[in-house]
Amino acid sequence: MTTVAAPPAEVSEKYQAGVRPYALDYYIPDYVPLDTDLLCAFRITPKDGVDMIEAAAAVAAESSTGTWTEVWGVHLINLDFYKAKVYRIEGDIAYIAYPLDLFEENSVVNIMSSIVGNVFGFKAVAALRLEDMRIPVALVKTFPGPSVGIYDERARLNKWNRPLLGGTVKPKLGLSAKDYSTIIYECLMGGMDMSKDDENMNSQPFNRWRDRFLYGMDAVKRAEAETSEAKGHFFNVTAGSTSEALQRMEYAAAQGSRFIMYDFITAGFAASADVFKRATELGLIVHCHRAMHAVMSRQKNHGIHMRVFAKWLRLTGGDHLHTGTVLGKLEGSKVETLGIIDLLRERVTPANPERGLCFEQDFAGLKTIWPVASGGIHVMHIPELHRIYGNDSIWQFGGGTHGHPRGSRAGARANRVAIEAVVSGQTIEQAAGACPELREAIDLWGSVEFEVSE
Ligand code: RUB
Repeated sequence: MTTVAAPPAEVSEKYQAGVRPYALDYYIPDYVPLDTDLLCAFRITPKDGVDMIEAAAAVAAESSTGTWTEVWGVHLINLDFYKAKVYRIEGDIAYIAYPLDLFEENSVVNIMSSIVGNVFGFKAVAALRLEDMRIPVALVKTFPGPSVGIYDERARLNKWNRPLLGGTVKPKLGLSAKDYSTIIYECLMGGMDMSKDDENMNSQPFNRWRDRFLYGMDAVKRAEAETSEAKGHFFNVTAGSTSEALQRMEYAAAQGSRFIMYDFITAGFAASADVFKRATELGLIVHCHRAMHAVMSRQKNHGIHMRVFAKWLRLTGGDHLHTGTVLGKLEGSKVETLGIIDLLRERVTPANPERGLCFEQDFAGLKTIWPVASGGIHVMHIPELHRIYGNDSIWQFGGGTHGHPRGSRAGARANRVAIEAVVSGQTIEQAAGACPELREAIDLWGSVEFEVSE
């Protein structure tokens, strides 16, 4: 047997032990980012007494090659190439460029572990928020993206020139599978295109997934036969393990479902990648609920902006994404929501500071994702929803369907008539003249708003 001698591990004379400011190596204001760099915009709130440049350099160092002290091994790597570089600071925003080689292909998990890994717990920063990320085309091309997207779903459903109408079954928990399927049937018959499970409907004792999928598909098929329209239900396959989610998905496909749903943030990006891959093989459209996003996205000075999750999802897959409503019960400003919608629907999004888009983003031919407005919306929101979202969007009315005084079918009809009216240039009031269900919905919810003073 031959043995290979290990190289001598003697410390070079160039090596200076100790601690030195991060900024000496990681703040490079004259650096010109390469097209292949991954770029980040971080909002940084340094702790009292910490200099902004040093805090930004610390973020760059710890999210790439650095640590708190000098290590002799840096002389074995090409540090100037591999290190992240703070190339601009504007107010409390630091712009950092990361070389492409720091990232594994086709892995949002690796991007997250690198960029939003340790640094958010740094003592030097009081708060840190990842506002935006430019993923270079070279890295985008390693991801699969959505498998169906907006155009192909319209073609499959043969539904054109209007937003799609959906809604969560309510009450979201507690119904037996059979009763639940009756509600699915009622709202599909009333005019909904698709109904859906809520984020926390998985497989509880009162409503096991297999029963729900079986009865639910029966309801979908009956509604399709009776209305001669494509219909669907988003069966939530989210489970405690990825293998279990995959098994549920196989069953949904075997029952003939067009759709499944997945809570991609609580399940995680690795699980989501597996689910999206199998969904592609099975021809299923995936509705992505963003449950838990607000834990990370809501604070203005700490966390990860929702637009970054939207970009990460467009890389990984998924065909629909909840983006907020602006008008309903959940937080989200109009300009920021418009920015997120752009990121889902456009081939290339230019930088747009008003909408919070710090960088141009080229999605390199990845398919589009349907933006989904959901959460506390009702018929009177429809004109403004149309102004915000246009036609290529899905609007989901849960309470705004099932809370109708004459039940879910009437609630669905009110929403469908209102959508078709607004798309064709009529007002809601005009349409209500010929639709008593819509009149009742206006009378019930017309004054309900969710404006809460700050
Ligand atoms: C819908 C609902 C959904 C939210 C999630 O119920 O609560 O889970 O859409 O929020 P309803 P988001 O229609 O009765 O309000 O879409 O912002 O992720």
